[in-house]
Amino acid sequence: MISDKRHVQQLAALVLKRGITDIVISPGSRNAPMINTFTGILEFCCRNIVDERSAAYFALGLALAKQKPVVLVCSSGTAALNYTPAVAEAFYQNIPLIILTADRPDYWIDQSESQCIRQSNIYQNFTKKEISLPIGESEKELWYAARQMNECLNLAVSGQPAPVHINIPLEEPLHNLVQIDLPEVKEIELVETKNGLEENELARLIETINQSRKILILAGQLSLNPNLENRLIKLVAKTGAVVLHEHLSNLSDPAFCGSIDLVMSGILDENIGSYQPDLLISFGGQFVSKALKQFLRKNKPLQHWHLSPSGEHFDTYQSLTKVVKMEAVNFFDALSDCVLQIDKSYLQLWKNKEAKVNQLRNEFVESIEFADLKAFSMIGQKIPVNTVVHLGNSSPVRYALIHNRVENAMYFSNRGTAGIDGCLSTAVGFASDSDKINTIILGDLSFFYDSNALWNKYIGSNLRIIVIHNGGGNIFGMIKGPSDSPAFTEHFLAENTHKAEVLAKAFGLDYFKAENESELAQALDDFYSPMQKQVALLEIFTDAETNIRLFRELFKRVKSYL
Ligand SMILES: Cc1ncc(C[n+]2csc(CCOP(=O)(O)OP(=O)(O)O)c2C)c(N)n1
Repeated sequence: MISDKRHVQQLAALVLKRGITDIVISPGSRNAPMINTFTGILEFCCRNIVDERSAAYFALGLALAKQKPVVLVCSSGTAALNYTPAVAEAFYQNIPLIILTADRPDYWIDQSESQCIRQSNIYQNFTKKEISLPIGESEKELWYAARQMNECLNLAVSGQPAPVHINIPLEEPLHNLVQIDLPEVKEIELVETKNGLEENELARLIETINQSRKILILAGQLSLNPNLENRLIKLVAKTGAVVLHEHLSNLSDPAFCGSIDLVMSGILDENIGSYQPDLLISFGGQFVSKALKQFLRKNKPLQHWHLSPSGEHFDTYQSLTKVVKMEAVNFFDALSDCVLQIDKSYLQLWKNKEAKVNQLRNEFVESIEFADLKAFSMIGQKIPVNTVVHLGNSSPVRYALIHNRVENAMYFSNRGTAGIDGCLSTAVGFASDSDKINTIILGDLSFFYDSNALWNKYIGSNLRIIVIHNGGGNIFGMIKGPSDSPAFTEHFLAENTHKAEVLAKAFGLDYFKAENESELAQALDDFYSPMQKQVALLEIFTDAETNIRLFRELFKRVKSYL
């Protein structure tokens, strides 16, 4: 049985034709036609999550895991507004979400009708396209609706993927059901052409590359892409280019250069000109490292090329000279057979610095008392290889990036907008479709903020939640500025004394805790033991002041040694 609303039937038919089968529904009455239609068709896998904020982040995580669009369905009013944070995150991470919001007919808007707000274009800054479907079911209106739906579904995945919004005004009665199959709907295909580089352009690019002694390649946040990694390995071997990456770039070859914050701290005052690139090539999402941005804004390259299939003009380092509208993998593929440079001294310079700062870090972490810095090192050594790691904002992602990557792990973090409001829901969504152990490491404020992530039926036994209970927003003690304010403790740190234990128990999670090094060593053994068959939460208690002191001392130490 499906709803008798013909637009909704058409929409479900089109969604299915695209091979999109994952639907995340939040309950309501106005969205009954969508609920009844998606749940009435066996091919759809429908999940129900009450909190729309959490549901949308869950869908984002699921879309990341599936590498394909996920449909969201909610009622009208604030239900729809609660999707907004995750829609923004998806927009800045290029993740396709198909957002379906139920609405009242236009003539009831602003007429003191219940659960009724101005809903068209509510996500206009964070979607590729927003449409409101017509209400009528004449042939013309059905044709028009189908044309618009086709366009939305195409745009969500073309070029740089992004969310799209289909607002669906619905007339009562809402609950009528019919026993029919989904209707035949015309599918409009978008054929994408993948133009390569023209010969002339390729020759000019190669000439510039061959003339550049210092080539710096910035790999921002990316999904795992072995083809791209292989192209970059070849390029480094041939040209001596430096590939800078963070864990979230999901590149791991030792030929590349990591530990960026520590390296930056080691070179900021000393001999800086030798690190300044002639040619900068960037692609992927954002970098976490602020020091890198500062370094490149102060030491601008002669040329900066940004690679992006949709051709956005990201001038992050105020030196952009060329936007190359293509996938990074195709770009490096085109170049890799052509360029040759024998001089590897620039690469050696960066690699030596990386090796030195990593050694200093290891010695320092070995010598210090129990604190976040130490805890992250211990966690990193215990997370099983070949698993998935999700990092919360803001100090968890920074601490994790200071330490080595877990071997063969995939890393994720909501760095599109760096919100603390959906880190756990995103991880829960991803883990629900993953057959690997998924570890999410997040701060205590982020955990409490998004604890509704635990309020659903899709939490798999593969999920391991690590809450770093450092008494509030420790990040504000680590960065310059907030800690000098008289309002620091109350309004920046937002001291938190609530414990995650109570929530873990409420949601039926196995609970572990650690307050010192030996307790953490033991807890991690149990947490990741093959005997641990249930979802588990590990709460690690550390002291805010000690954390802040040791974090700053590490960077001072690195600076003073170099
Ligand atoms: C939705 C949202 N609100 C506020 C912020 C600003 N903010 C960034 S980090 C942070 C504190 C996070 O605290 P916690 O989760 O305990 O992690 P820690 O600082 O200890 O890393 C806040 C409030 C944000 N990024 N997102």
